[in-house]
Amino acid sequence: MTEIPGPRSRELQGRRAAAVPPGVGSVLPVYVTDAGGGVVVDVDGNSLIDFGSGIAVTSVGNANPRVAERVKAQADRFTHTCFMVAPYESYVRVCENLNRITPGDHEKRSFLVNSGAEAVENAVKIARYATGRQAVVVFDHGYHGRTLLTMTLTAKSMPYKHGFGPYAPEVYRMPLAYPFRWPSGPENCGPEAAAQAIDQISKQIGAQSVAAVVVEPIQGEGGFIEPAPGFLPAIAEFCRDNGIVFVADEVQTGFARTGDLFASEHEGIVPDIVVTAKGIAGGLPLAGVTGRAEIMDKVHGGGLGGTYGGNPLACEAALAVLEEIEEGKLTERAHRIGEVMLPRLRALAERHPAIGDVRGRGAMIAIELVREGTKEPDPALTAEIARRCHAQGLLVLTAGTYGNVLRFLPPLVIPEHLLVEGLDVLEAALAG
Ligand code: PLZ
Repeated sequence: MTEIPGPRSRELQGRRAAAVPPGVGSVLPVYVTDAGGGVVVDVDGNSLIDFGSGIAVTSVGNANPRVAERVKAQADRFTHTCFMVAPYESYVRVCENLNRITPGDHEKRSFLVNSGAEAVENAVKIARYATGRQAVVVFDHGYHGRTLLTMTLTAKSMPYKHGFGPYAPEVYRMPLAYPFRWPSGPENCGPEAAAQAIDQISKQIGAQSVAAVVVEPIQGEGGFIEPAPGFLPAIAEFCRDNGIVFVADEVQTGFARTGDLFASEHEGIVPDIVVTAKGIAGGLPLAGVTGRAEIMDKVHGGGLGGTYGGNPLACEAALAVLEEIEEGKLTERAHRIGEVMLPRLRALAERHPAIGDVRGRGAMIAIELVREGTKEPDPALTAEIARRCHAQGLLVLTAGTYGNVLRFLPPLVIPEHLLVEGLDVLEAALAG
């Protein structure tokens, strides 16, 4: 309808600059009035195709009728009592569901908090308590949040950590099996990276000092890096052999996004603790910590909690989302999205040498952009292509330690014609 951002969005952007500090960014300064499964409508009447899902959150759509109805009905009954004060059934049901659907058929317990970062922090607290150890191992390119502990766990300095120190102690970073950038090539990457990480953990920290290894089964903010085959199973086995709690951060990869309910399933990993958020509740703030009963049950009464954790509106939304995922076969939808996107992107990579790598699973797909004929990251080109997509009404996000990854996270319910139209826009943006 107008150029993007249009006049009303620009006016709001002016007001925002006087009210909100610039530290809080926005990918695309269009102000939203409505959003559905694959379309975002702005105050100027523009419809944008959504390849971001609010960073992998609105997998069932931004206004899923089942979510909306249950949240409305719950708001009429009660909005809050605090589960730590007077509990309610929906919280228990969400936890029963998490215990049922997360990998492994061992006995589990779950509890609920508000954000991915809060859930990761709690996983670390529980692992430390259960093991009596302190060290936490994380990986290159990892992202786990913005709180003091989770920004320490996060790899990238700018913008997440820069100037915000001192960081939390006892956090150690290990090499990650990044196939595209592994010096001896992608074939050797999984076993070599695992051997290096295990050697460094053993020699530099001492396995007996490690409480937890925290890893994203596919790195999200770090650039949609699928660790090379064999890496995660080797790390998980090392944890098992050494009494280390293996924590899978499935905040971005969870809830059918990658074509499995959880990305850990791809290589048959059974984590000791699974951390979930984002796609769990259709846009309402909710996160879960699910772990082996014998680990979770160790913590003393009252040691875990928070005012809003497992808020009843968010729990109703989560129950609706789980029904949508199971009844709507959204893992299959995610597969289908990958089947449409990956061949198309691979064909584009044939024509555009700047596309160094095409990767991802299901509806978590990315291209990594490099200077032609090299593997040198090209963040400027990445930003320019994102800008062209935005100007043509395609909402795409960037990612990556080097800022040179375009990532695609369409809602799982996106109609196929919108997916194809979005890819057409991307193709035109790559052509210049
Ligand atoms: N773990 C794997 O992807 C959130 C953050 C965007 P919260 N990722 C998007 C930004 O710039 O802040 C994330 C994640 C993984 C943890 C988190 C943190 O989840 O709900 O944002 O706290």
